[in-house]
Amino acid sequence: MWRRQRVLRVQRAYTLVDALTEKPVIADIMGSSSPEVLIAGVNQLLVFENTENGFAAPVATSFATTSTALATTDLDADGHIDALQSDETSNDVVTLFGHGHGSFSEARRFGVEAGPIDLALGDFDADGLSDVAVVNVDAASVSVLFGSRALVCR
Ligand SMILES: [Ca+2]
Ligand SMILES: [Ca+2]
Repeated sequence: MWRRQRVLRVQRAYTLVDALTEKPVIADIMGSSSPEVLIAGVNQLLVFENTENGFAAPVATSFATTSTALATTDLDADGHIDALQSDETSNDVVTLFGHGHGSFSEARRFGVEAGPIDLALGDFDADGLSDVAVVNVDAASVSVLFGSRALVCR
């Protein structure tokens, strides 16, 4: 006999204004072992802190962007999670380097070809640092950014 189990429940719903990307990203931005939820919005990155009472209202880090994709990794290998967004207006990958307690550096931009629409992470050159592959829909190309303490594009 099949029994219904309650496996999901709604904790709280938040109203989002101008969310851009369709997928939330889960990452331990605060370094607390309890992951946060990140969402890219118009000209901002929203972080929902995971507290002992559930998720808090979002904290926004503002910068100019029209993000098409969001991903997280420790790009510069300093032990703090960083946030990357593809920006289809400026044709950049915008990187916010994490400070480990929920705040980020100023946005740093790395140029790619026209129409970056999505990105994926991997260690493509096996040097132990995360790298980024970006699909540029208008240029019909893929740009690869290799992670380092000074990110370079090859
Ligand atoms: Ca980092
Ligand atoms: Ca690498």
